[in-house]
Amino acid sequence: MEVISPSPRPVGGSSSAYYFPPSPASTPRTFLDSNLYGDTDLSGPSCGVGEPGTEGSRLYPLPPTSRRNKVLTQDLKTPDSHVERDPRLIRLTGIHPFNVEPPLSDLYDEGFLTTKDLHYVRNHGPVPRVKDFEILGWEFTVEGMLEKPVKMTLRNLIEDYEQLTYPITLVCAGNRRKEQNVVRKSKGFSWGAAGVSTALWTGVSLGDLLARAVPKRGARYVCFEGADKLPNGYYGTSVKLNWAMDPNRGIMVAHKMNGEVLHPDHGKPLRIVIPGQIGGRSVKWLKRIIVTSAPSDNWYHIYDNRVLPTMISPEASANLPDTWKDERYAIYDLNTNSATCYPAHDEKLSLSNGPETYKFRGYAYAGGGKRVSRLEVTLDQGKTWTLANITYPEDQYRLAPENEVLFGGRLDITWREACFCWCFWDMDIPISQLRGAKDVMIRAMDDSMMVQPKEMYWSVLGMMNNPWYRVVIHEEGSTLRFEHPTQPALIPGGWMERVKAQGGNLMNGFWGEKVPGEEETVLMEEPAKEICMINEKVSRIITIEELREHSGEEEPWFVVNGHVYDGTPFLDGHPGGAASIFGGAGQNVSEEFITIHSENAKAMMPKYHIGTLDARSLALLAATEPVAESSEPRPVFLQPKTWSKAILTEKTRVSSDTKIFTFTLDHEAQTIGLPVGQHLMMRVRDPGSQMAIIRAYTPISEGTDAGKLRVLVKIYYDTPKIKGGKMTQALDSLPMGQFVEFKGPIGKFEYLGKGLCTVNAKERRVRRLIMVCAGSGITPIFQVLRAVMTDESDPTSCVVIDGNRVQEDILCKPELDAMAARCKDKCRLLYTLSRPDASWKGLKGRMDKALFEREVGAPPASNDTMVLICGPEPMEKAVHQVFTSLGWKDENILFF
Ligand SMILES: Nc1nc2c(c(=O)[nH]1)N[C@H]1C(S)=C(S)[C@@H](COP(=O)(O)O)O[C@H]1N2
Ligand SMILES: [Mo]
Repeated sequence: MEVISPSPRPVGGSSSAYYFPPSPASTPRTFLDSNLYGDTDLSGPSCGVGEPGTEGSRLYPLPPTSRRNKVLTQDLKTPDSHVERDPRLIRLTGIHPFNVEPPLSDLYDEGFLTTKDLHYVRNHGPVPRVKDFEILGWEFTVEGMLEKPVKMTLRNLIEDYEQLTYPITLVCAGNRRKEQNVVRKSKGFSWGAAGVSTALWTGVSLGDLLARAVPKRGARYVCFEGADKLPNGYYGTSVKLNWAMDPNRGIMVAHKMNGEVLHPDHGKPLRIVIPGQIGGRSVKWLKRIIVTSAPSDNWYHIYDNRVLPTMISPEASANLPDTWKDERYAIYDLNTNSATCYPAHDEKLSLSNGPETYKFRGYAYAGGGKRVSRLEVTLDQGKTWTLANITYPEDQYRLAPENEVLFGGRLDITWREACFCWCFWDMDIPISQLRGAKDVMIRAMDDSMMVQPKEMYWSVLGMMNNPWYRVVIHEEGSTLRFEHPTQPALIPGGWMERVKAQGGNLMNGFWGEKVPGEEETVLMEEPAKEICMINEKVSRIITIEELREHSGEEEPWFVVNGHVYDGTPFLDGHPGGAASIFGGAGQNVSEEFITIHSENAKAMMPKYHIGTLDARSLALLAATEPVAESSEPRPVFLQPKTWSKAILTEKTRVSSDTKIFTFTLDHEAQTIGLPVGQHLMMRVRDPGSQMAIIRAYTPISEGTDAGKLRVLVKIYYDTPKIKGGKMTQALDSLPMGQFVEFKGPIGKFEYLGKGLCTVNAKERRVRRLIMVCAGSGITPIFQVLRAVMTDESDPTSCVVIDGNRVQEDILCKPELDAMAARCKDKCRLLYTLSRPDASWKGLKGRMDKALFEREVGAPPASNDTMVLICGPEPMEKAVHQVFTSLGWKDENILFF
């Protein structure tokens, strides 16, 4: 062992203030003796676990037998191609990095201790490669504000320090995050409820190690750094020095898990393990222990494992460095949590001559050494509760004889009052009661009387999610089917997604169910019809590699709800133009497809359905979903394949129900990038349900404008009788400084100038444009009209017929009037009002056949006039009929 800086002082100097439990006089040497790190074949018998010496008297659990695993084919092409893994693990972030949880029932079935095969894994990057013969020579430092900093090897740690063994439950702070992501997407991937596992860890007390290195006055924190090099540096974090020195806290530097050398995914050969705290502080592949006066400044300590206040949106969080650094938001101790493992999700229970009760069961844990002091079950949504049985297998280790040695470490738990592990609960529920209940919900309480909340606390990173765990019961014929809140990763299923898809507001305090008093609004809601979008006969399984070959403009394929569709036959027919299909090529477009398309459009989908993505590909697709947050400033704002954010900076009222929303782009020189006559998609989140709402709009800014984007929006407010517009009301309630997302351009029509246009990418020349619109339908027409009128050399003549109810409803009237006045020779502008007041001097009445007969008439013999129509669907249909009856052909009529 090499001392980094001199100043020798007697061992234990300043550490005498700390209490350490009595330890046996001699240091156990069983490690090296037992040849565990020697030339033994480490791939040897699949379970490397040996029986402790106290056979017969042993009361505590030992790890179940682990399997012999292989390098999986999926991992071959990744930097983890040296790591053997269990194929049952569910990948949460595509193939790499490796972030996995076991199936919840498998985890429960393993019992108190989890094998390395099924222990959850959270790797921020590639797994460092350490050969077996390198284990004992692994070097690490104990440095910083210490009288005797040292650089040592794992061999030194084993030979010179007392070895301890105890069971510890590790939990990722993101456990149960999928539930949060369903409510509102956080910045984290979707853990189910199995981001938790328990193992027997063997190593040295961190306090022991630090006491010998003698912390200096003023030292308050201990930082850890791993060997995994990540995009923002080595993984690192810190905890408080006084915790590290406190044997009650049990923080250890571990080199064995369940009696075996650490598995590469779990930190081979050395890691920190901290009982009762989130897994994120238990640094793997440990290289440095640094004692400091301030918390770690490692990127991962600051920007990960925090619960920011709930109102901070992902967008806002990007500009709040001081909020991120606020130590009060850093998570250390776990909060109390629990889950139901049986019945499993989708488990079915036969009602005919089955047993009379069902044993509900699952896990619970508390943080900071606290004990789960009760677990309560409700079958009536929280009106009444019943106590479940709880077993604490951890307590059995406390009964072991004094100085019992397990896996070469003293089973240092007899004296402890602290709880380092999960416990299990169960309750027999009569089937008759289950039949009468909608759901079974559970909540745990800890010994500081903190109880799991009914409501979720959402925050940017989606962490520490612990509301009551709710399993819904469906009685279907003679069976009961159970439904968990979610399934991990992208796996569909669970009542949360179902309720959300049905338009329920998950945050209404009633799990998205209708609440008394909410009835009225529910009645006004348009019925959410389930439309089948797949062809049952299609059975082809498609991989991501095949999909990627179709991400160009030739044979564009796209994915909706995991199914693959070929857009090729619909390139000409798509109302949004071929560009909107190319925009989705090779991608998962589920969200925007579902929100933007009508039931009719959805009903057409089976025709284009060609196959289904396999689970691996689906997960990969999600992991590689393009995000617009690139660091490079882009010259053009709109991108066809990814959503780009712009900040709402101004709302200007232009009439009683119409506003101009101004959005600020990434930088002043950034142009919008919208061709004349085309549209963009706008995405906002419903303030209540946080569901995405997407609609197409045409801004009033010119597509070549830079820095700002202005959109004119008529807001359809709710009235007592009629439900208003979801999109427009969500936009209206958006506070300044919030972002809205945009994507585009889309549209099959483009005006290139001087009479040249394209329709579905085919060029055509026009001499005359007849533009018919109503209400906010003026916006795309305004774009085209402005292009014609501002170009003096453009000879195209235009007729605009704009129908509204009252004068105040005519949008952009001053601008339109000014253009018409300037270009009298090529612009005729007609307004007609259906309910004009006495002062109105213009046309009166609806847009009927008489009006168009008089003002437009039959089509000219030359094929050089086009009719552009934009307004509400009934108006578009009626106008279409009139033009057809006047002899106009469809090829000359275009709907925006
Ligand atoms: N060096 C290093 N240590 C790390 C991580 C990491 O990515 N690199 N992930 C952390 C997180 S967030 C968790 S939850 C735990 C997971 O430990 P496990 O993979 O052994 O279950 O390791 C922690 N330690
Ligand atoms: Mo984690």
